[in-house]
Amino acid sequence: MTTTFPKGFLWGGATAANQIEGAYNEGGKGLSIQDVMPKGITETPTAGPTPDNLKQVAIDFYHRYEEDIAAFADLGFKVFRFSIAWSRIFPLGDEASPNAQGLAYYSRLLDELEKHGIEPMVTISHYETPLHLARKYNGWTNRQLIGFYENYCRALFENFGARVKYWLTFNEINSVIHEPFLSGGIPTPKDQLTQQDLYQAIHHELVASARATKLARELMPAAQVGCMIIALPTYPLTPDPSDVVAAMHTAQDSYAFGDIHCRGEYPGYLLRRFRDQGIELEITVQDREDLKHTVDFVSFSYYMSICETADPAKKIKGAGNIMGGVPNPTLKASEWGWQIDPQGLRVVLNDYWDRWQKPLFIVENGIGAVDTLVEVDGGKTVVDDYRIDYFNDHLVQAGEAIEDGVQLLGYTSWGCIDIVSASTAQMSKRYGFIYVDRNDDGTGSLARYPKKSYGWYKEVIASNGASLKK
Ligand code: BGP
Repeated sequence: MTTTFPKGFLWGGATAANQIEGAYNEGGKGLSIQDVMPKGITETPTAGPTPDNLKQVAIDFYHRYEEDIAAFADLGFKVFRFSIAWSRIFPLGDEASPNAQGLAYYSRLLDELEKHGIEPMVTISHYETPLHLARKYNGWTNRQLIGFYENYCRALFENFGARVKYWLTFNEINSVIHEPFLSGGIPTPKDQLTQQDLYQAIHHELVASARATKLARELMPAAQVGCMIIALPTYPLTPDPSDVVAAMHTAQDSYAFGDIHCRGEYPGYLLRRFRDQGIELEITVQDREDLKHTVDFVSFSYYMSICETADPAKKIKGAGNIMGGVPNPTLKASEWGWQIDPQGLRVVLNDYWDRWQKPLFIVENGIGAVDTLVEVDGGKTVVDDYRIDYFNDHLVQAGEAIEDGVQLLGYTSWGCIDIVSASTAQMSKRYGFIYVDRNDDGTGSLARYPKKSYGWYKEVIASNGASLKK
């Protein structure tokens, strides 16, 4: 039996500006928080840019986008998800008018996508808050960020609104709970940041997201605006009801973001948590009005699932995407310890669809692995059967969810070409169908080589999923 994907299903790949572009100080670009995160989230931010930061050059997509987009077209991509670097458009973040060079760059990028008939999907803010907004305003803890973000959105919508249909407001917005600097541009160290300030910052982001949706509707009636959350299905570690309740609470940490984006108001369980913890948010009448502008669709990243337990002795966190969780004794993990759970994707798709009844979009999925370049038939490639297996098994489960009745708009694999990792800032943690010759020490020619998975994904797209192995 083959897996059936709907006609017009949007197959593609995803990236983020700071992990791919390089050219960190070209074209009038200002610094972003990524310029002081040479080791990702594994070490504390530096005072200023340092030469060991691989993102300064990344894979030089800024200069090589034509070649890379041609490869995406050859793969058969229908959609390409990328982020716009806020600090290319507003170098400091709080200026009144945008940087023309930054707008011109993304206009050229859109030209190239149009040339190949690839639909753009833009992430407005992907872990790259302008550094000045972080340092001067303490990031999203400050209400003024809503206005700066809205100016930025207006510049994007006015300049690109006729050319971009799919917009995502904040990448993995629920990650801010765990990584306030990466996700919310909040320099206060995590252990000193109060829950009060953290949730006020979250509130500002949620209002900003809703205001962007409202503005999109005014300026671009045909646009589709989505929220973007980390999907991390949370299983009870045992059938003990206390574990089930613990899993429910952990899941609610993330559900809250989708609930607010889809229902336009705070869910009761979160209000209760605020009461219990003595958190009193400043929520204006206008904020409440703004939050009513709910999203058109829900997008999410899916890499892994986690377990949760009420037993403190067993509550030992494993590795994982941003938050991680208690490891599942039944699952294997990637080389970076992220547990592999294809069926979890079907669970998430059914769960989100039932909960929100909004179309869904998988905008990140993939496996970070060490790849070895080898000579095959006189050319260089990577024999990445492990990656093919990962994608195959996840896409089969996406197909099952579609059979279950879930409305799924598309799928963009994460890091469709090798890029710098977000959490560890390594090049050696590779996700792509295309190998990029660059190493963790910054050496390498930046040459591109298609991996075995390249031909495999090309066939999946060409057959609209029929080539997948159940
Ligand atoms: C998500 C981010 C991406 C990304 C991906 C893989 O959290 O949205 O930016 O990189 O995870 O994570 P990593 O690069 O840390 O392996």
